[in-house]
Amino acid sequence: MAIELPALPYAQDALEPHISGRTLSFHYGKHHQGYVTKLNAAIEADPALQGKDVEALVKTTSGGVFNNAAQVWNHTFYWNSMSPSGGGAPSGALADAINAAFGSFEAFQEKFAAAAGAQFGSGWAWLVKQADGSLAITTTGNAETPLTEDGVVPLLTCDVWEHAYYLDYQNARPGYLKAWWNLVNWDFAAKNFAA
Ligand code: MN3
Repeated sequence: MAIELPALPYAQDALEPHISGRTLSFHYGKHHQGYVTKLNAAIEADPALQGKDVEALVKTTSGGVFNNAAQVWNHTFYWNSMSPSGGGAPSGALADAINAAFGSFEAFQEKFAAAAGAQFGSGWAWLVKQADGSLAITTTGNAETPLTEDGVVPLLTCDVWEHAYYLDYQNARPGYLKAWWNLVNWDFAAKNFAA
């Protein structure tokens, strides 16, 4: 059974003006689709990969298969980390956990933006729940994902590959990161935190 590209959770131009429909047409329609296509080619060529979902493939493969599987999973997680009605600040238990880990929501935003900005080259910035239940900010290079770390639960991610922002912000990653806060889907993060 082939892996399918999940539908975007909103219209392609719904994240404007922060992320353009043109960016999503390439990022979702070409890049994310491309990872799905390459993953399916690998699955077709190797019976040992068949019958596994994306999460299982991420956790059990390496090399090129891992890169494509992880990029399929990371991008789906990224689309869900944003919403046209997103932004603002978290509430409830997640807000308490952010305050406990980082001091305040503003301090969290500063640390997250600094980490995302400092990730050299292609990669991802994440808010994760660690095995002890506390929160941390991590970054991963290329397709790497905290999904492979035992006991670590990803809550939120921001794609910092240039293809995520180049059409809208050229090389200015900080401009993209600043705009990204207007899109953050705190309901999605809270749901992951509670899981
Ligand atoms: Mn991407």
